[in-house]
Amino acid sequence: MSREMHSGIVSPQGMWWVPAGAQERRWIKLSFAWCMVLFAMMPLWHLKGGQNPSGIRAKVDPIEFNARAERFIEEFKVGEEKGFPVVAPPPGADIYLIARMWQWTPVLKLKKDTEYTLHLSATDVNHGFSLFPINVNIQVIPGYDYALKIVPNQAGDFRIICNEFCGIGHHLMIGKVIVEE
Ligand SMILES: [Cu+2]
Repeated sequence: MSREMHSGIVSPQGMWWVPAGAQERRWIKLSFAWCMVLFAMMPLWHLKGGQNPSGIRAKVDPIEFNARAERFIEEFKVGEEKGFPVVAPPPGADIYLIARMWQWTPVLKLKKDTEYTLHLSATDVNHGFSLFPINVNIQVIPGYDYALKIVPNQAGDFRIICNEFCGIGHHLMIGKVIVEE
């Protein structure tokens, strides 16, 4: 084959196959060591990091979950806001939040520094629970009751934004949590 005819199977002319220089080798070693540090961080962070929700998962029939949540709403309802029930459960209660196209219901009115068990589920499609402006993100899946022990540590009005695209009204799917001192 003549030298003018270059293709992928003809080795290019150059120096790329010569052994790496001392500096390049140093960087490769450094990068590899850092890769190993980050790799080790994954299990370490899982075990030591404070970010893992201690969720209790259970299968639930969406209709059954909805009925349970409706009973909860009826029992502890204290008012209404823009057509949504406002619910003030007692400390330690099991509290329910339904995600459905395209709303979060009810509005939860909680007390600061009080523990609740928050049950999250969807009754139609996947939704994403995102507590704004705090960075708490949880997948909300129909058929699964995801329960979390929560202790609100900040008073204020918080929004729940859906972060899983769930249809044409997805951007309107905003819920509310009120935490009182
Ligand atoms: Cu959505």
